Amino acid sequence: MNLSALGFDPWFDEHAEAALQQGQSIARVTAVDRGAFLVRNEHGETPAELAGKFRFSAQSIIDIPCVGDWCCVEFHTPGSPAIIHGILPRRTSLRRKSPGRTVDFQMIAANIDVAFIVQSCHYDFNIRRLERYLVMAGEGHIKPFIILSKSDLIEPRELDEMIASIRHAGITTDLLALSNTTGDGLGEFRELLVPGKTFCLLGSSGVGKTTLINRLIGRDAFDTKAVSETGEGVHTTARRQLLVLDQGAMLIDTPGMRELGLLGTSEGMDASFSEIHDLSLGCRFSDCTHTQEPGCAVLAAMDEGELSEGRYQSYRKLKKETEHHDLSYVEKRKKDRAFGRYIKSVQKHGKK
Ligand SMILES: Nc1nc2c(ncn2[C@@H]2O[C@H](COP(=O)(O)OP(=O)(O)OP(=O)(O)O)[C@@H](O)[C@H]2O)c(=O)[nH]1
Ligand SMILES: [Mg+2]
Ligand SMILES: [Zn+2]
Repeated sequence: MNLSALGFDPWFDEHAEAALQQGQSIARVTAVDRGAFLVRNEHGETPAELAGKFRFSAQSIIDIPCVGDWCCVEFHTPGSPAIIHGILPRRTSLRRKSPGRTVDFQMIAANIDVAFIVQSCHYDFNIRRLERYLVMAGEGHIKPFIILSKSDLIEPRELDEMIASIRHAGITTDLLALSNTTGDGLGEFRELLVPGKTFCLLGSSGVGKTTLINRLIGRDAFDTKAVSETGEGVHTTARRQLLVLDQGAMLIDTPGMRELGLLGTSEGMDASFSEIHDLSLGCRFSDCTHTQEPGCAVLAAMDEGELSEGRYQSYRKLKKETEHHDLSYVEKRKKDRAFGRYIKSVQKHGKK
């Protein structure tokens, strides 16, 4: 195994040259548990911790390594943890606003090529939530792919209707239905996993993300748990972890999220509401809000039935929310609360 098998490529290499100091080498973060890390390079996986200097100079939770990050690491004698001195710029990142009213955010993972947005055909299916995940992926410059899981629990006709409703809502993202139970769709899913690329599984608790990984690796390596009568999951997976599959692709499992707060940039919205973005180029005013302006091409398209009212309403709603949680504002803030909590947890963890 070499670093390129772990996803390292010329883009990262270019940044590594400037970042690496004497005695350091590049490794990828494969797991994070409070202040403890696992990093992996061509020689294998090693526990690691942050260099004191790095930890104290970090200004925000965003500066702390997360799963998928490439780091400058100093390796010591086997047995003692490696030391992380810095992280390379992230090519893509997944982050969300933490639950609650304050504008805190959380890094979910970094340097993901494709995000599988998993919704169960049973109970969980929800177009508005799907749109939220799509905006989140778009915001982080990650290619989304929709997985409809547990297809064994509905009739083929119902599945067709579900897919039709996604398309009707204007969502053109690639999509695959599968069942971990019957194995339907698993062959196609495997083919999507290109060696050397990094994938992640996103979606509500209980939709079968971890079960899917266990099916891929052919054994029950990770815990899964039955969902309640209403189909709600019990939050089984607790930590984010990057696995290198035998066939060479990397896959990150994530815990199901209860609430999916969005952070604002126009990029996420433009990527997942691309037809509205395209229409807006025809608006008379370049700063048109598409609510009441004369010469608004978006409103006109809706009048003519080219854009559905429901799609427009979701756009407005998510737009409002992302503006409210403007990422540039968040990034400008020096110390956020998530970071304070992180520091506390590290101290509890008994790190020097
Ligand atoms: N009928 C059916 N049940 C499934 C399928 N896939 C998973 N399940 C069941 O759904 C339950 C939840 O699966 P998990 O894999 O733990 O779900 P998860 O998405 O990892 O949930 P969190 O870790 O809480 O985010 C388990 O009881 C699985 O056996 C499927 O394709 N069909
Ligand atoms: Mg899980
Ligand atoms: Zn307009």
